[in-house]
Amino acid sequence: KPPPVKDLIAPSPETFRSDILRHLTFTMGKDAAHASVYDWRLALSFALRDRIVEPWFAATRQTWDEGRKRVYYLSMEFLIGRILEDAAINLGLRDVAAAALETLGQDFRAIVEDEPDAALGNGGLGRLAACYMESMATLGCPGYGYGIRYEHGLFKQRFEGGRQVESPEDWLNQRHPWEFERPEAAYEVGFKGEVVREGGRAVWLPGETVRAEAHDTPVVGWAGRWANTLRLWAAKPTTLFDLDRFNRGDYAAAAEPEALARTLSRVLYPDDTTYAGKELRLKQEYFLTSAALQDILRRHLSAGYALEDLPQHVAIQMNDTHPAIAGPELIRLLVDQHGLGFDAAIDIAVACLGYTNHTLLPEALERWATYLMGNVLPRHLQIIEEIDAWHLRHHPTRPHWVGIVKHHEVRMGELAFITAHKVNGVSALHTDLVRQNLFSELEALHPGRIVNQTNGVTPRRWLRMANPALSGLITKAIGPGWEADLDRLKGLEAHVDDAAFRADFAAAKRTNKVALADWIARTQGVTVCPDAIFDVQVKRIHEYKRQLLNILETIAHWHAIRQNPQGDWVPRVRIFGGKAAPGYLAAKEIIRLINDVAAVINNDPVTGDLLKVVYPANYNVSMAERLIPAADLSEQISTAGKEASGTGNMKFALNGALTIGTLDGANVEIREQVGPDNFFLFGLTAAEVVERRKTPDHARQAILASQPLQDVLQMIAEGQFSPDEPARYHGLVHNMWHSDYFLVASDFTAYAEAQRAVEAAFRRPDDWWRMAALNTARMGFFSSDRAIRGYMAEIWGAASAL
Ligand code: DL6
Repeated sequence: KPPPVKDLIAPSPETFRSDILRHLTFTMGKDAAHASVYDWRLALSFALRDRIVEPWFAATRQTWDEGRKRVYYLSMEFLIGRILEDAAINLGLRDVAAAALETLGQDFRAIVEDEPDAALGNGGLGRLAACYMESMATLGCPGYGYGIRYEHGLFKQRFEGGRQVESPEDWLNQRHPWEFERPEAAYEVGFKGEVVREGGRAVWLPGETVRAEAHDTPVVGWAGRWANTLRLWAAKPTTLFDLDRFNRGDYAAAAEPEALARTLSRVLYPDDTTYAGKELRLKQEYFLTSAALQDILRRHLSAGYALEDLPQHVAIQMNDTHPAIAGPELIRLLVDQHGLGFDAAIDIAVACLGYTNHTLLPEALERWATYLMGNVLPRHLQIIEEIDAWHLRHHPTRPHWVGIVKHHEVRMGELAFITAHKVNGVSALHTDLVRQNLFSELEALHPGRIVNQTNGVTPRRWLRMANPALSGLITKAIGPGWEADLDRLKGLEAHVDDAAFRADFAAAKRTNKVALADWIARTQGVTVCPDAIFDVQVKRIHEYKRQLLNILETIAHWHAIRQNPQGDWVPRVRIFGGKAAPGYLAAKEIIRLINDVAAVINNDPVTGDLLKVVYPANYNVSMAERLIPAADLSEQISTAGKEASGTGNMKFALNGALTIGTLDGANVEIREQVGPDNFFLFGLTAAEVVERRKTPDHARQAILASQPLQDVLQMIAEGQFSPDEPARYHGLVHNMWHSDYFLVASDFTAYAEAQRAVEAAFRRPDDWWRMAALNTARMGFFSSDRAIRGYMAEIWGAASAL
């Protein structure tokens, strides 16, 4: 009988020191005297990875032995960030590693910061996938994440003259120490070609094929009790290169097959909110899905199980519609390759599949032209049409406008809905809107299929690791172990009326603010005072997220201070972070405006330390870990009804920032949990937004009702922030007056009032720190462990193996 998964026994610093030295010598081939930070980082990473292997093997063995159901999380994005410190903390080895390195004359922090982010995602959806992988491992839910091993993750952002400029990201230029290459775990994936009939059966003869090769990264959970696998597929050619052409000296043409195949896993699509009918994108989605499903079926059959029993052993979650070709692909494999009938196959597929919807934005709902789908995946288009017909047969009352294939397009949302047994939204409000608007007719045909699973974030990375000052205080107040039982934060409530505790809470925040102020001075050349309100909005730049509202109010505030420089102002630092999709011009214009405004305000001797605007380029997971613990105020100001959930909002509140926000996404539930007195609410509700838009000149009316907003728009239009090109923002100002789809003007006054309420509260430190501590105390619900427990019970039918 194999050894069971057991709690970790941490090595001593001496033992771990020799582990590191062994890897430095024998894996890196470096002498300590000549080793660089990079060499030390890799040696440390390998030493840590060694310690994951044992729980990883044990978890795998236990899953096989006990015949456990496995969960497969299919996602085009895993926004992981750095791995080293997170793994060290989950293994209980962070302090051991730091101590061992110290004896070697090395600084743990410097080594941690040498690691590039694994940025295989755009934003919320990808980061959620990473949090969920970690929680599945923490909870002992046997599972695999399946994704693509992009050679280039999300683009690097820099600013030139305030404008966003993109360049390729190159994380794999360095050795990636966390993965194991598995050239033996490879599958062929086909595209194009034709479908022929042989003896009444469909046979797809692909015109192109590539090989999907697995790269496995173990994901270790809290206390090293369980580890799962993140399996990322790299595309390789099925024929290496054309030797004939090579021998003839035509080297470029000889390498063509390889170049073509590699294109598939070369870059992450940098836009998660619009999908043009890009053939490459569809190929990427099918590449991931087909490789994953072939792998899943191979594992299932190798255990000796029948295909009919797949749903008892396998749950497959589609992270948005990106892998929604999973339904047709699973049916194809079952019917064409394993000889099952269509009806049996679709029953199996539906019983295995779940679909998470992450957005209501119409431009983000994937649709593929039938001619494109038929060209790239001819057999799948046939199966999709069969699924649609099958669905109509079973639901003859289905309205004529409902269905998968309509107007020469394949609607991936409808496909995912129909081929899944559960469809979930990611916050209570979002799920209601999915039920009422997006899939109302399908909901009526399938009552109970739509369920809610409010998002969550892992407290190991987002509190314990990112905020050692606050984590130490929490442990002192409520004892150890809260990291895996976040509801225990409630225990902090007993301390919030204790002045000494509040002082400690404020001191922890100040430690983080001082560290951030140092970093801002070093990297941005801007001096900020740690006693100011640190007011942070970090997320993708999008019109619905309304960074524009924030910067317009910043200008109004700056103007007000200038009118009365001797007034009793509360100093503030407004910090922005985020990237715009390269083709999203309106978002890029907002970026430029923020940078233009920052240049003026930061050099204004009148406002001086009272107001600063900071926008560090290239926001990523690592930068979030720096900014969030230092924030006093969290900006969650999207137009109500547009942000499906948000997860940044959760990270901030967990770290004791107060939220200024609308009733959107998970803000609604955060406010319920932390209490309305501890949340700065403003703005129209989702229902009011819909009503307001019916007023044709809502923008004009709102602007005319607000002198400060008129002044702000006037200043921008006059070129006060773009003196070298006064007309630069005329389009933006015109849009504010005449369109303003995201209702910036309509919410402006309420937002400004809420900002004044923030300042009033900040002047009462006792109240402020009480509110801040209550936020931390009441955020236990938003642990991704709670979310994963919900998926396990309500969607996957999976049990913990621990
Ligand atoms: O569910 C994770 C995350 C939500 O928190 C955000 O509110 C939502 O915008 C985001 N969606 C995406 C893009 N979706 N697509 N397609 O990242 O998901």
